[in-house]
Amino acid sequence: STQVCRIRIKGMTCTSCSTTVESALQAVHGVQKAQVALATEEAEVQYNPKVLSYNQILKAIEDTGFEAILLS
Ligand code: 9UX
Repeated sequence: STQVCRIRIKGMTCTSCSTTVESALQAVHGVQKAQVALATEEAEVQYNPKVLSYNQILKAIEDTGFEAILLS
């Protein structure tokens, strides 16, 4: 199964920042697809809700040093 969430990410200032976050998300077990857009400060993440919840996705972002706010 697949669930999609959108997340606002605060504090990214360069493409290296957004790549760091995107790579971190893609490495999380249960994440099927993750795209981070620097310009809009948003991430769109597809994940398996049987494996993890959006709270763990927010935590994975915050572990990289950026603030994460669930949008949808
Ligand atoms: Mo470059 Mo982004 O140091 O914080 S990775 S600005």
